[in-house]
Formats: sequence, C-alpha cells, structure tokens
Amino acid sequence: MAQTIAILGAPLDLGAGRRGVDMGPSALRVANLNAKLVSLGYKVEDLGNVFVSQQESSRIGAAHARYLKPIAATCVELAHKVERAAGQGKFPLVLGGDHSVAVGTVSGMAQHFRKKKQKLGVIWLDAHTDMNTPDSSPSGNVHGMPLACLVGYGPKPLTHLYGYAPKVDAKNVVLVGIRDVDLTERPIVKQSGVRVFTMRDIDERGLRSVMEEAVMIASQGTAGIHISLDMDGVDPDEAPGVGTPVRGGFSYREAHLAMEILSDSHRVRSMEVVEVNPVLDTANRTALLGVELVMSAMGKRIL
Ligand code: Z70
Ligand code: MN
Ligand code: MN
Ligand code: MN
Repeated sequence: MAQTIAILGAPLDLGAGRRGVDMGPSALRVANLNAKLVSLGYKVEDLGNVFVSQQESSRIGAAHARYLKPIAATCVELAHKVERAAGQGKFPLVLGGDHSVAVGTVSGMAQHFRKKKQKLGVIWLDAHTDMNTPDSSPSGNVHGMPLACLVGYGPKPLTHLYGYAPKVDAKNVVLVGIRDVDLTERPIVKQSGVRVFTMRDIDERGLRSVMEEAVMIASQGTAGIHISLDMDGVDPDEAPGVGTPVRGGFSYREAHLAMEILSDSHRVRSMEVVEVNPVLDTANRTALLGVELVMSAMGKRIL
C-alpha cells in the first residue's frame, strides 16, 4: 500500500523579523506540491493549516521573545496534529511559516516516538543555528530560538510542550550549512553538544561526506530522523525569497544531493520546509525549489 503523506500548513510569521512568511504554505501549494507528491506514488492528505493569530491582533509580549504566547499556541496545535498523523502511520510534511514552527513539528514527532520508548534524530539545514535564548537573542525573534528550545534551553511554553524537556537529545541533532551565528549565541551552541557542520566543513570535506556523517549521528540510537529545511540554508542566488539571506549557501546541486542522501538512508520519518517568504521572492522560485527539494527527499531520482 502506498505511504500517505500528511501535509500541514503552519502560516506563522510571528517569530520572524520580516513579514510575509505566513504566505509560505500557500506558495508551496501553488508550486504544485501535492500533485507532484502524488506523481511519486504517494497518497497525499492535505490537512490544511493550523491556526495562527493575526499579527495585527496579537500581543507582542516581552521584547526578548516577541509573540511568545501566540507562537506557543500554534506550536501546541501543530505538535498534536503531527503526533496524530505519525501515530496513523503517515509521514508528516509541515509547510512553514517561520522556523519557530519546528518546535511544534519536532515536539509532535518526539512525543510520537517517546510513547514507544524510542528517540528522534534531527537534521537541521540552515544558514543559522537557531539556538538563541531570550537572554542571548539580539533580535528577540523566536525563529532564532527553536533549536535551543528543542534541546532544552529557552522559554518554558516552548521547551516544555507536553510537559517535558528536552524533546531531542543534543547528541542526535546535526546542523548543516551554518554560516551565521550570533556572538552571544556561540556559547550555547558549543555547550549544547549538537553537532555543527559549517559551510567551511562542506567546502573542505564535500557535502557527501558531511551528510553521511550527519545521518550516522542522527541515527545513533534513534528510531528515525526529522528533516528541518530552512530555505535560507540554500544560497540566496537560488532561494531569494527568505527573510534573512546569507551569501555562500548550498548550491542548487548540493541542496538536491543532501536531500537524495537523506532519502537513501531510509531513516526519514518527517520533514518541514520553512522560511519561504513570497513577498521577497521572484515569481515563486523559492517555493518551486522547496517543492523540488521535498521531491528529492521523498525519493525522486534522475533515472
Ligand atoms: C538571528 C536571530 C534566524 C532564521 C534568521 C537570526 C535567526 N540569529 N533564523 N532566520 N531562520 O535573530 O536570532
Ligand atoms: Mn532557521
Ligand atoms: Mn535560517
Ligand atoms: Mn529567516
């Protein structure tokens, strides 16, 4: 029987510094995501979008973690829907939204495995490490904090979704593509024990070697891997529609190869594509690339 992919949109822009990522789920669907997945042989169930309160009618709250409350509310709904889909044997595919949505996706997957006394590994592809805490963050934007929350550092409404922390063991978390870390964020990254592959590592070792090690680390003692794909990990020449572009990212070919290697591992159990900002894009090309990368991650091959 065909595997079912459960698509969940999370049109959240409360965690980002620039507006427009709330249109990401729509842009990815307009780029024909659902039909393309069907063409790969999957059954696709689009569960629609989770609720996100409108920025104009939301309270900003404390400046060091802006919109924390409404962001946490969205993550709770997302986590429960992801957990339920995974429990039904489906592959959850989450469409962001800013990267704060990962707190929901990863918490849902972690809880799914925890009930079976199993663990989740995470491979996080990004220009940024997203490991600020409210104390270290220069911006107060929550999308710079989700990975810290998932390994146990940060505001309780995000770290303690489902009442426990951490959601993932830092020794099963791998960051790939990193080239922009805040000075105040560096000690958290180093202390946490997550494995970081910077763009320099990729230049020196090659992407294949890095991705193979990433899969090993995220697989060690885990029942599966979640892919968190921030489109700003890709070079801005290929993915201009992101809020925080940083030069020197994955080439078009490296981005595909990373997804192909992950697919070949047969260990991927869920995925999210985040930070697509149609307001800053040209003719939806960042969403179109996002769909292509999902296809490679889900098993599309050249021949
Ligand atoms: C910066 C901060 C960030 C994504 C930008 C940027 C964080 N380190 N994350 N875009 N996805 O504000 O914390
Ligand atoms: Mn990110
Ligand atoms: Mn980023
Ligand atoms: Mn961003």
